[in-house]
Amino acid sequence: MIIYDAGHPRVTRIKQIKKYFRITLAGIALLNLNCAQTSFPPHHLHRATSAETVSSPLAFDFNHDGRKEIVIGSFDGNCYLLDDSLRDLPAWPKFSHNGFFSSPALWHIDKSATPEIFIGSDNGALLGWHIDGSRARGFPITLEKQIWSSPAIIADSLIAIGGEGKMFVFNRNGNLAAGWPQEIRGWASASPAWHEDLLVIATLTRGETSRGYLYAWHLSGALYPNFPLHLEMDSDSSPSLADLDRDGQVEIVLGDDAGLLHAFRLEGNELPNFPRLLGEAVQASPAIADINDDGMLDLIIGTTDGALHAWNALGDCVLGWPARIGGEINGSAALARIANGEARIIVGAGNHRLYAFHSDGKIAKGFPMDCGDAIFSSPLVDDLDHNGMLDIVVGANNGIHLIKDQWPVYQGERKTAWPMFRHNAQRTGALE
Ligand SMILES: [Ca+2]
Ligand SMILES: [Ca+2]
Ligand SMILES: [Ca+2]
Ligand SMILES: [Ca+2]
Repeated sequence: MIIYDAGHPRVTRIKQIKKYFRITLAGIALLNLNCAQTSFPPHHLHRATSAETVSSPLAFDFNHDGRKEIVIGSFDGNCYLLDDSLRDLPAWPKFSHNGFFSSPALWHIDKSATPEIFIGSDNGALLGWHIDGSRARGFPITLEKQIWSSPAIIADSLIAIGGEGKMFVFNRNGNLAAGWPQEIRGWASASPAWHEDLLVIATLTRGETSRGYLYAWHLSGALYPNFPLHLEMDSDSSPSLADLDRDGQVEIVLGDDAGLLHAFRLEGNELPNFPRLLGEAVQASPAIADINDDGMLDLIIGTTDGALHAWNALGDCVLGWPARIGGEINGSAALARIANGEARIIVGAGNHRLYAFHSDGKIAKGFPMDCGDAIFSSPLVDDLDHNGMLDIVVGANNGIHLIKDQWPVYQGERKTAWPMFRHNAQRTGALE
């Protein structure tokens, strides 16, 4: 639905203004417009950024002190590396003109014990740094136009990222991998997903809404038969991969601006009962896990008209969902399991609030939390300081938020974890 202006780097800001205009017309949330919150409770840390932070965080213990550091980009020009008090590490942040929409990924490119940090920049480069702030050899790589796609790391040996008219794959030295780049129709503001011999991405056509495509390639660069698929409208939704019907082959799950949630097989057809119509537009990326322990994977995804949905692999709505928030959802949900075995589903919204839900769609105690500005970043849930309590990190248009010690960490064997944008710090978008 959005008219992308190639000359304007701040589409998110425009979207936000448009959305607020609509909200104002509806006579809702006027208080939030005029009274942005500037102070937060003691467990809610805030690091202000001078422009929107729509990039999504990851966490890793880079300096081996038993506490995880946070990496996140911002439109204020900085890629931040912060400790769990939101203080900069030495030699950070790293600056790039126009800043970052892209979310960082971790990649081991040398024999050091810590991974390197890679991210795409709004001014059209793929950047990579060691933890000491020095540049990774062979990086940055100048690509074309804006890069809003986030890098996906392929088997610790290659890096994939989408651009305007091209899909790129590079090796550790920053050289193009054999068979790449491949041409794509339109622009990938979405991020790629990778699983085994499959690399996928969705595209949109700037200035139009009716030309979105879904690409699926082998790592050789050869397309899967029947791809690319023409979507009804643009897609900003980063595809996620999981074997929904347990036939040994992953499906490709994504949304589009027609408001559809798709689940494509690698043959290019959809699973039975898909696509599902969810709402106005689906620009978020799906999070996938079995949230209600019925043995079937569930697809969690928000819509621009303010609902968070949960659908199972059969295309049925999970009982209790969708949750109607009323604020635009563009970020991906984070899914966690807590000590009593319950799932928590965490998502931010354009109405300034961070939400957490139980698996039955009921709001969790203490939520929603007011972050004082719109949230389009996808939250990370992790125990940063290793004190046995899960912490939440998320970007917002007023900066970076860390909400400490929400729930005790789950110690059992059952899996429910999609703890960050694209599932993991390699941003593969795939459920292993
Ligand atoms: Ca550390
Ligand atoms: Ca399958
Ligand atoms: Ca389920
Ligand atoms: Ca903690």
